[in-house]
Amino acid sequence: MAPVTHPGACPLDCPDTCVWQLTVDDGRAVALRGDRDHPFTRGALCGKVNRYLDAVNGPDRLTTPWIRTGPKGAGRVAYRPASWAEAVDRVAAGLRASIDRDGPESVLPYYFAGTMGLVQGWTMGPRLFAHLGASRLDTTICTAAANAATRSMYGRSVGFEPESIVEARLIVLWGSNPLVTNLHQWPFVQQAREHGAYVVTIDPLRTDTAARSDEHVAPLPGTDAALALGLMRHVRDAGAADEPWLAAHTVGWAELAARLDEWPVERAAAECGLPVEVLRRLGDRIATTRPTAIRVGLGLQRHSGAGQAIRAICALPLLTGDFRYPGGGALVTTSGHHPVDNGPVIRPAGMPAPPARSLNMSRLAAVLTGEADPPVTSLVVFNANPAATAPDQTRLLAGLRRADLFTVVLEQRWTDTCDHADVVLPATMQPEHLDLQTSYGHHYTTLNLPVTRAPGEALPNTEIFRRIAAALGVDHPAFRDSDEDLARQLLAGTPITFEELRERTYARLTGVPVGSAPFADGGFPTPDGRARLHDPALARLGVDPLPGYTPPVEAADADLAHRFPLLLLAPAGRYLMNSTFASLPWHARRAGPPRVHLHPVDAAARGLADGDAVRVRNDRGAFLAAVAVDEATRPGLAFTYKAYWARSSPGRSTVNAVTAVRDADLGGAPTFHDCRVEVEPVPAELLATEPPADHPATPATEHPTGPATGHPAAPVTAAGTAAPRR
Ligand SMILES: Nc1nc2c(c(=O)[nH]1)N[C@H]1C(S)=C(S)[C@@H](COP(=O)(O)OP(=O)(O)OC[C@H]3O[C@@H](n4cnc5c(=O)[nH]c(N)nc54)[C@H](O)[C@@H]3O)O[C@H]1N2
Ligand SMILES: Nc1nc2c(c(=O)[nH]1)N[C@H]1C(S)=C(S)[C@@H](COP(=O)(O)OP(=O)(O)OC[C@H]3O[C@@H](n4cnc5c(=O)[nH]c(N)nc54)[C@H](O)[C@@H]3O)O[C@H]1N2
Ligand code: SF4
Ligand SMILES: [Mo]
Repeated sequence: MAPVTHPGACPLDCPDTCVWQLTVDDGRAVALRGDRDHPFTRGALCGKVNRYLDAVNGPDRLTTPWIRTGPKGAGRVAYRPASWAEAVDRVAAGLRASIDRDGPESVLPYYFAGTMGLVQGWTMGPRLFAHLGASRLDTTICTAAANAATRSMYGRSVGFEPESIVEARLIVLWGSNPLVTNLHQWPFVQQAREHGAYVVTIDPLRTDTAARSDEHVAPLPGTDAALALGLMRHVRDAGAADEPWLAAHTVGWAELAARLDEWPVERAAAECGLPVEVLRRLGDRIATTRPTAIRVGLGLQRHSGAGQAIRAICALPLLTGDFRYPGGGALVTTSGHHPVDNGPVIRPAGMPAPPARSLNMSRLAAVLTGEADPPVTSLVVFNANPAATAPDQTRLLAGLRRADLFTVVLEQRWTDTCDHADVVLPATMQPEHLDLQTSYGHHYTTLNLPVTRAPGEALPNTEIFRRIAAALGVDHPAFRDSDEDLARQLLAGTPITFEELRERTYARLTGVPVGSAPFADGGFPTPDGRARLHDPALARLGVDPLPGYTPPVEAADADLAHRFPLLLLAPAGRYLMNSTFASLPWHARRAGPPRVHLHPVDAAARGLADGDAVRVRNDRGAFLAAVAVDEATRPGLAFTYKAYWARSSPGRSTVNAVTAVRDADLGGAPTFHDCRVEVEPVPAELLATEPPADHPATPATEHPTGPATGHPAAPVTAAGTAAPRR
């Protein structure tokens, strides 16, 4: 049969959610390109996903379940392949033992956005754990501070329409690096520029985005709230507050105006480590330019005062009345525009779901080493690689190696987390399963149908959880729902239908506040439609009801500053997606080995030259890296990229060995970027990494090319769409 091309969606944790066209020959994916007609992503995939088929067709795909036979942490040599029947029985026995001995809350699922697909991520797995009465996972690792802040101020995470930024005359990219992390937003920024817009990037680091902006403002990390308060003060004093709009569509302007009395630009500039003229100039621009669009990234929220910082930034366009104009206002994520509610899908009416405690995923290292009472004795990980991505790695790995912890990992390839599992279960990838994607960077919903054969015996997460449910003796009809049933349930209550998506792959939101200037006349998703500059609900939680400034914890600690003089950021790198792709040869080559970037002043003070080997350390742990000396950063501030894998890193640890378990001010969010370290030279030999002998390069099970032996992919119909699996 001739090759056939099918539409689908990129599943990665990226705001762009590209629509792609995948060419399939004899059940195997052979080519991938972007969908040129998609209104937001317009045909180009990013570099790392242009090579996505390396991941799909890689010889290192997991094709069979694995059961541990040796010590935890000893690598894949400590495992043997097993049949699904044996593996699922082993999982059920492990979970049952925890439940019987320690109660259902001793079981903890740990999952995030390894796939952003709602069906494979947020349906059958969470449903099973809800039904068991397992501990609930508070999914804070990425957007918790931003969500709490936008919920407080705007009602939900809503803002201007990403495409409408073309209308803006001033664009502020605040703690956001779209050229690396939100690529398809950039052409809209460029289009605005062609019409005369001025682009300012606010980032402590000179990223590609900062370098290609008209102006780069580089505050000290964690000081954005002070910056926003100072700018608001300047706007107010310039007489540029939009009093009629504030009166009609916000609450709390009088209280905020009084707060601004405390924030002369001189104070703000001193907190941010910026010349006062920089604030005055930016304040003047904001005061005089309508519309101003503030595109807020997620990187700036990994700080102790992040919630209030985002509240302060989100208050600024309320002051200027920018939401009046197409292209004006602020946007953190578009998530709050998508009306999908997975609550009733996880806990369907009529399915028993006992109440249970919540555990904060960002505190996993603490949860597994004594913080949880009763302790967690079973952990089921899917769509995540916490051994690489969660903070306080040394403590976390000690927790994962506990003899009394039973761990199950559902994965596509063998990660650092798999090294600590009792049972590893092989999962399908996007071309092999059905999924539904909303987006945190635009207003389209996309359907992805299975169009290729899964390798070996890999199964979709949903099917794995159905089998575990059956092995546990759970006999509720909710565990017989097909993936299409789940997708339909997710779409219930939205203006988008499954049929429409099957026909056209993606659909734009309608009937919710979208389009140009959706909040021109207020109508924020708060009970009274007004945005809340002052939020009494926060006061009831003991939190400052006004946007305020919480200084970073480690930056402000004098004793710590003496011992660990450098602040360390670990933002996103271009060629990896969190820890995804870190083990693939092309991606690993492009990403290069771990490096820590130092300002020439800091390098010289330590006698370090470009390329030297160093240990980056603090009281929590250490990782090894090569030094990169450049002026992308300022004296006293170092950076590296997030989420390498420990087992392929020198010294077998990564940046998360130095990051802390500490909650931000709102949402229980993590504070990866509030981190002090010292950097010291080590012998160059320490950087040499051998291919790990405990992870044989040749998989024990060959990647099959014949018919799948496990769960077959849905048959592909003549029309080129896959028949839904029932
Ligand atoms: N290529 C690639 N793309 C990705 C990812 C990836 O790993 N690789 N990750 C995805 C995920 S999970 C997410 S959440 C998004 C994140 O998307 P972004 O938020 O755009 O990315 P980050 O690199 O985390 O952070 C953006 C910038 O915030 C800056 N920053 C750090 N601290 C501060 C601060 O205190 N103030 C200010 N103003 N800026 C600060 C960092 O220097 C960084 O350049 O990207 C997604 N896209
Ligand atoms: N130091 C530092 N650490 C950080 C950050 C930072 O800025 N600095 N950023 C944080 C942020 S923003 C985030 S979002 C987290 C992300 O952290 P994680 O959620 O752990 O993300 P990934 O590292 O991408 O791991 C996702 C895993 O899911 C697997 N996967 C993908 N699809 C499927 C599927 O369908 N089924 C199954 N079973 N598995 C699948 C992939 O193979 C991959 O191994 O990392 C955080 N860690
Ligand atoms: S990672 Fe983002 S930019 Fe790259 S293809 Fe996926 S959705 Fe598009
Ligand atoms: Mo994230």
